[in-house]
Amino acid sequence: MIATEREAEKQARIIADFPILAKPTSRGQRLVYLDSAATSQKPQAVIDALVHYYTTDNANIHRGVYELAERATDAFEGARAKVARFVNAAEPAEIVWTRNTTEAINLVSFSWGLTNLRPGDAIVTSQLEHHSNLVPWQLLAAKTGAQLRFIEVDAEGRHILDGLDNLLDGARLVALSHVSNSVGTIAPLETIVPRAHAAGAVVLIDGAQSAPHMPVDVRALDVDFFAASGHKMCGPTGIGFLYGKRELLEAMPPFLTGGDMIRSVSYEETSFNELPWKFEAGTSNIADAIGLGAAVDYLEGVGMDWVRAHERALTQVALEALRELEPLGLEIYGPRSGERAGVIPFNLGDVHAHDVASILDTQGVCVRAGHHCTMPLMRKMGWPATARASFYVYNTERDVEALVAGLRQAARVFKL
Ligand code: 7TS
Repeated sequence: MIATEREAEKQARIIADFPILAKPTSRGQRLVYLDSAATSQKPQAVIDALVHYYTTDNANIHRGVYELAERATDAFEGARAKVARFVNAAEPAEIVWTRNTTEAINLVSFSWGLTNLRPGDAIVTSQLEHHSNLVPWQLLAAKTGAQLRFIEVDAEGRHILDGLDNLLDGARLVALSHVSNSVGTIAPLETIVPRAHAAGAVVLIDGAQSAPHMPVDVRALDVDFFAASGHKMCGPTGIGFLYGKRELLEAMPPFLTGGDMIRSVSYEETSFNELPWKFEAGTSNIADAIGLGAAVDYLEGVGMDWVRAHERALTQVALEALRELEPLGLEIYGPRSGERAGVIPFNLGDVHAHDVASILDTQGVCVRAGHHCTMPLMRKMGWPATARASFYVYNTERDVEALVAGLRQAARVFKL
């Protein structure tokens, strides 16, 4: 049992912070939300921040001289400072707002990649990547003549580091997910990042599945770029961020162009604004950036060390409980020993993952099923699809019990 009395109280308080969890499903069941890797639920504090902004502070930023516009600007830039502190950036100017992780990675691909890559250069990624951290590099390689190389993974989804220095030879960019959304592997960045730098490569980390779930320190990791999405870390959809080291961002051309990202414009030419606004063309997603600031406050209040410890313990409990279903044909994927994130992919006998997810849904249990935007990995592993349970701050052993009961029900329905 992970729940001491104080822990149980803390968990109850956290659950009470998420209003959606108090609403029964249409069948009148308790909602068991096990799909936070897709998007997290939102605490009341974040919902309140959005409502507060629109009811009291709404104005466009960086242009009005009146008090209301100054308040909006302060809240927006204050949220940026919160995100900078959350990932330990050296300064808020190193945080660029984007719509999500995908846009942050595309920003680097277009702006840094098109400027810096030449035919024969290598881009190194891994076989685990979400399409968001693969397709931009395929297109960049095609446009620049660079070569795309892959760190292979074993049958449990762990990086194979033999031959890493050969792979890194000639690499200008190494782009890796910190945590795999499909199998829960935590990348051995402490080994890969120094060797990537020694080979002369810039390192981009897709932090979509790490920033929400564990303490992240971009300076301790010594990464050059780090991308994440607000909606997976208790924040609103439509807002994410790119961290970049100042000297790299300074040297990069803008990605999108237009209003707000300029210093001076004539009919003939334009000089660009300073960081980070050089990368923020047009009216920003002001309200959702402020909402993400509130999400960061919320997560810091819970404590990121606690978040990681809670998910680690819950994942252990879940793995043990699910292994008891192996005689019914349950197959669990991902690292079998050592660290893994709170993501558990599985299949139940020959039943399609979508059918398993549908049966679970009839019991109020939400899991994702499919390829999880990692089609090449699924093909490599020989999985047509998987079902996936993923945990967050508001999940408890009760949710694991509901998952196990739901899977037993699915096994009965499909006569396993
Ligand atoms: N990278 C990783 C590792 C992800 O897990 C995701 C989203 C993304 C990038 C893209 O994030 P976005 O906010 O730009 O869309 N992953 C998932 C998932 O696992 N289920 O739904 C979305």
